[in-house]
Amino acid sequence: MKTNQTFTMIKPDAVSNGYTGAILNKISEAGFRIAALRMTQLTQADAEAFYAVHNERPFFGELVSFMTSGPIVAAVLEKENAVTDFRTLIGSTNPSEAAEGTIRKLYATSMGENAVHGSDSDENAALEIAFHFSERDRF
Ligand code: FUP
Repeated sequence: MKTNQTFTMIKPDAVSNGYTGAILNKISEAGFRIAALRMTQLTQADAEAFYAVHNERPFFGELVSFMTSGPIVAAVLEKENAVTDFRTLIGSTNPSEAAEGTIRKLYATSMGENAVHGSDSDENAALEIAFHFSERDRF
């Protein structure tokens, strides 16, 4: 398992608000290499599987409904300490608590519609990358 990769999604709020380019630029400026990139729309089954860890939580229905509401941009990002450094770059789950200059502070709408996803561990990064990208679509 590579420990220098993480997985991100630019979520439907940020894509529909026109922030895809600005967010990809911020990611590149922070020193991440884009190793895979695709715009797609999650199905109900995709979103339920991706967020299965949250399926008992009260916000699960809203989360799945939001994540399937429009296109997302999925990407594999590469850098030393990719998982930790990307979590720092995106900021807290709730944008009102996110640090100045972070992607969520700049571009998120709310706790539920928070602009970007970032893997929370190397193990989950590997699972999430495999969920979204085949080997031939990773460079
Ligand atoms: P994060 O790792 O920061 O993306 O946050 P979590 O894995 O804890 O949550 C995943 C997604 O569930 C968040 F991006 C938004 C949603 N969520 C809520 O809507 N309400 C909550 O209280 C917690 C999470």
